[in-house]
Amino acid sequence: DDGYRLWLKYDPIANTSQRDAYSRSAQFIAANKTSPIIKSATDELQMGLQGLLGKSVPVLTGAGNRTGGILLEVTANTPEINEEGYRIAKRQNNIVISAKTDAGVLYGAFALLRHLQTGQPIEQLTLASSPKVKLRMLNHWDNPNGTIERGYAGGSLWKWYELPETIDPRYKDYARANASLGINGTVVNNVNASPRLLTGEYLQKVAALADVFRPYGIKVYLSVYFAAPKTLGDRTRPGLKTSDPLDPQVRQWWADKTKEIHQYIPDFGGFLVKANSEGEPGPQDYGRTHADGANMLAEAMKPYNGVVIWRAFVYKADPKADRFKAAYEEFTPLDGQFDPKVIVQVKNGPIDFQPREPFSPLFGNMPKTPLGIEFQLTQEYLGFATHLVYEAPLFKECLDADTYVKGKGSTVAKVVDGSLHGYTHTLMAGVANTGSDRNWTGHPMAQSNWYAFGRLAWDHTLTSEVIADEWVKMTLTREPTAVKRITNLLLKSRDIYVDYNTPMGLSRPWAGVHFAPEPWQSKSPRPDWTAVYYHRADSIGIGFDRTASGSNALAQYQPEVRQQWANPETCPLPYLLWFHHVPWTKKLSTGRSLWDELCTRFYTGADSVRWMQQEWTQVKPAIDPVFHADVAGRLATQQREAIWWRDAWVLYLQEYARQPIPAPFKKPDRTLEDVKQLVNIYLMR
Ligand code: BDP
Repeated sequence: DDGYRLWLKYDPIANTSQRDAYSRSAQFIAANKTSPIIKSATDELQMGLQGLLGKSVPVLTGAGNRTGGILLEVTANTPEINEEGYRIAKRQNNIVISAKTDAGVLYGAFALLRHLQTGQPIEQLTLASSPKVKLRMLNHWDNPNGTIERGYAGGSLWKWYELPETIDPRYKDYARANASLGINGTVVNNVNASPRLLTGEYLQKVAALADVFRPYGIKVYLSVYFAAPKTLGDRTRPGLKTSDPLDPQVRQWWADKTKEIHQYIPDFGGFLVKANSEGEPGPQDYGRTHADGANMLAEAMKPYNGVVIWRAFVYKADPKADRFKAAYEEFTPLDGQFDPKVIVQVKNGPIDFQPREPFSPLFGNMPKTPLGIEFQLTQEYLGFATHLVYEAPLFKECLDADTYVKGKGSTVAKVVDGSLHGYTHTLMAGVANTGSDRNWTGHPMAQSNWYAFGRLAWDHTLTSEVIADEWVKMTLTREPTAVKRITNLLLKSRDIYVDYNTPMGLSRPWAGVHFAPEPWQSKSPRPDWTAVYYHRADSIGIGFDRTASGSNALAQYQPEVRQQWANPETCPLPYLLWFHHVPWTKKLSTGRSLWDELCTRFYTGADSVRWMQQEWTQVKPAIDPVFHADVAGRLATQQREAIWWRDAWVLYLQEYARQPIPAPFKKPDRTLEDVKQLVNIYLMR
């Protein structure tokens, strides 16, 4: 098994009595209408049932009075579900998938297949489900030259030089995988956007992708380069003198461009914009605000259904500023000023996709502006393609966090799904972890992160455990003890990574490569691009004081949150060093001093990777040998790298803490210099 089929494997069901029961209920497929999306649904059911049941199931044009089959019906008579939801129920011995829209039927078809793939009974089948968020999308950081920013699974899936004439069959499989989760949008290019994608030449290529995705209910979006009017110009002008969003010519340029895009892609999803962030151009270059920039694009989009997604990932190179506070400071004053077509897309945490961050204080603080959430699936800060980190617990930790903005229970999820502030647009985005590797995600187990993101974008109330259990059964094995073991392994993997990488609220111990440990890194053109800026280790202690005596970033949270986190005695240990500079000798609730606690986490985290390896060995008989060997190899690398992380941290911090490594842990058998030399290899060009 090379992993290509993802969770849509459809291998034969081994249990014959179960297979027979399913077969009796799946003698034919019939739909009450035809359309490209309905065809995708019947095709998938046919393919899935062929694999699972080992028989070909006919698609009939009408069911007549026949029973024992699967009926697909688009009907308004489904009060319990929303536009894209589905209901699956037994009726006169048929399994009926009902939905208000074709897309709903497609999602229902995938849900039925999932039901069979996970081996559940169908006798009294009743399922109803509706997506809680409207725009469920992947963001690809893919460049036109075929590379992927922060991609660890090969090159881009999009073969720009072959498009639009040559359509890689993989595009369709990509669409199937997304549709199986309910993902209904994809931004095909990097937020650090090339203007190239906005040329007629490339729009034809993008349109060819859109044609493949459309029958799967997926809309295409583009990241746009804000200075494109200057760079590209149009047929009559080589390039405008400005990209000022208040300049009438610039506004006209975007209106024309948006019209042109719709000539190629009539159902174009919209724009994603990274502006005035990390050197990208934006409205502030002309003394305008983010709202001015976003509203200009919204105006261009007015005749169409598309949206403008404006990212809140901004921070200035101010040596005295706390980067944590930047997005809140820049965006909250603009609340109420954005056009209704604009959605502001906020990263889950205030800094940047760290292994563990508190939720971004923007959530709950922009009641008049729809806020979408952005998670990162690609493991930029989670060990690239060699560390096994199941991310659902990370996503859930943020979604379930309570902002208290309208009293207890005002979770981030309720902000994002619109129920708290009544947003009209709702959005969840995941920075994709896919690439041209045969198994899509580099680390085969990272497929679970794509899967988990899609499932949570559909329904954020699902638990990490339920999602892991589904994914394992569909992708790896249905042998019960193996399922239990692997699910448990997945669920623990993120905390294990955090323990050896950035425990207790440490963050960003990187500079050059977001992979090799560099907590000592202190030289950079910007202070907030050094590691020492984040951990602030000194002879007294470690951590970033964000209380009133420090940067006071905590003031951006509601009093209930602030009070808990502002007091080092009540601040949860996983967030402690995010908010406090804690003395090395301080006794913690665990009974250990800070230094001892940190060491304990570094050591047990690294040791736990051995445990992961043992668990993986245990499940070997239940797993495809090729898949098993691939993961086993990566776990061995992870084990070596976890020790490297541990050694880097403890040896470096020991110079400040000046304390021995506590028993029973043994001091590293190398010096800090050894580790630095090793790291330097990874920093070489
Ligand atoms: C950071 C990445 C950088 C991205 C940036 C972003 O290092 O490559 O461009 O986020 O989200 O995490 O814009």
